[in-house]
Amino acid sequence: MRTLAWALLILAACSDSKNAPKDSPPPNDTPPGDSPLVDAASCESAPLPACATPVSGTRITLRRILPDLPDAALLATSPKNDARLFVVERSGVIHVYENEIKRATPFLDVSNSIAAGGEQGLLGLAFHPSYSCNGLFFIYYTTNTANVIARCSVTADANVANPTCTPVLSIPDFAGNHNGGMIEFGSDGYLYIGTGDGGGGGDPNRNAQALNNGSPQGDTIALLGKMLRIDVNNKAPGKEYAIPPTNPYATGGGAPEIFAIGLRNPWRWSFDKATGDIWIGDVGQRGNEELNVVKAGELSGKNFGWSIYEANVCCSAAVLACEQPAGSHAACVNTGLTFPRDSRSAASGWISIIAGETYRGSCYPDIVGWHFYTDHNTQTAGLHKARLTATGFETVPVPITLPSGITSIHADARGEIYVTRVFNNMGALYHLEANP
Ligand SMILES: [Ca+2]
Ligand SMILES: [Ca+2]
Ligand SMILES: [Ca+2]
Repeated sequence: MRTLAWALLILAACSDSKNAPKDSPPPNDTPPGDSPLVDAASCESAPLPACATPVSGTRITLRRILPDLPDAALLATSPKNDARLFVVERSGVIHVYENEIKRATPFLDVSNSIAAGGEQGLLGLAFHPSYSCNGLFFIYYTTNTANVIARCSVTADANVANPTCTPVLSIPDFAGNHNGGMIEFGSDGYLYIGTGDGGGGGDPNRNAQALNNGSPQGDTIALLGKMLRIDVNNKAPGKEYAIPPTNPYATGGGAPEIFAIGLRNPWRWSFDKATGDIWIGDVGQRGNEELNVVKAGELSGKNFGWSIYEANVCCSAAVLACEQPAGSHAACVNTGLTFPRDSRSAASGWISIIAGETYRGSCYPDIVGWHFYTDHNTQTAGLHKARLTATGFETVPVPITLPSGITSIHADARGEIYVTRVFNNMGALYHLEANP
């Protein structure tokens, strides 16, 4: 029924647009809150069929999907129950792949609205859980002064989005590095947003531990260095979103968007689609990279430690180049902090961790439940797989020679894992496969 309503809306929008002035807003970009979104429960699309030809075995290979992309490929993802793959390019373009064939026309091109290059660009993409009904999706991009989460919508053509997106949350930033960029919907229907500490070195504005703007320093920005959580299905007065009432500072004590604190640059992370556990790679500054795993439902209010600690090491100017002006910073006590499940040293070749995805697909049954992760310094760090066990945490190196410059390991709607990469300022896409 809802699907039919959406189809009619698309048809109506299509006929309206013929007579609409060219600069009128997209007719089917209905903002959340003005008219409530279709709730997720009434909007179930048909599940995709299980893999027709499952393959046994645990020998991992990466199969390259051509053609390469003109700029760094940063993420591959899909709407729920949608067989297509959407690949994010740093320059601001999203490409659609159908049956591994790239469509000639981009899905979205916001390259004129963003700052791209290095750590900046179009960094994240998350489809609304009810995308099949409401056609809404969210992007995370950088400008030269902010990190922006924006709401976008599809047109009557399912493979083309409206070119203009509406900023939902704009977080001021002061440096080109440490921009976070990953966004995902949780099983609670809220949008989770990972932000970096803003940049520079040693978190100079003391953002990651801050709960309020302007404290402890005048230039402190509270929404940086955090996991945020917002409700995009409703609007608070003057906002494009509402605050989930169960956020830890929803009623005071800190910025209400904050969900967890103490992150430096959570570039890539994901929810385990079977358990709801969250796996967060936090890129370390000088000595150590972090893989943090938090069980489902336990993320609220967590403090991951930066810039008091880098992984399990107390920050100090001498050892880790963490700037710690006297009196501006908490002492290195570990009470109340969440430490990583895995940390890897720069001395062993880890520079910028790429947390990944826990395999929950049906094509390779022997790797189900393993989380695959690596480092942007891919060839030195290598590929690894990990899982929580009854007694703790298990991590195992995966014998494969990886291509250099991996930027993400993420799943499509079937749970199949795709790997993106940058090389010579071009992008590449791979499918992770397991063989006998
Ligand atoms: Ca920044
Ligand atoms: Ca940490
Ligand atoms: Ca590092």
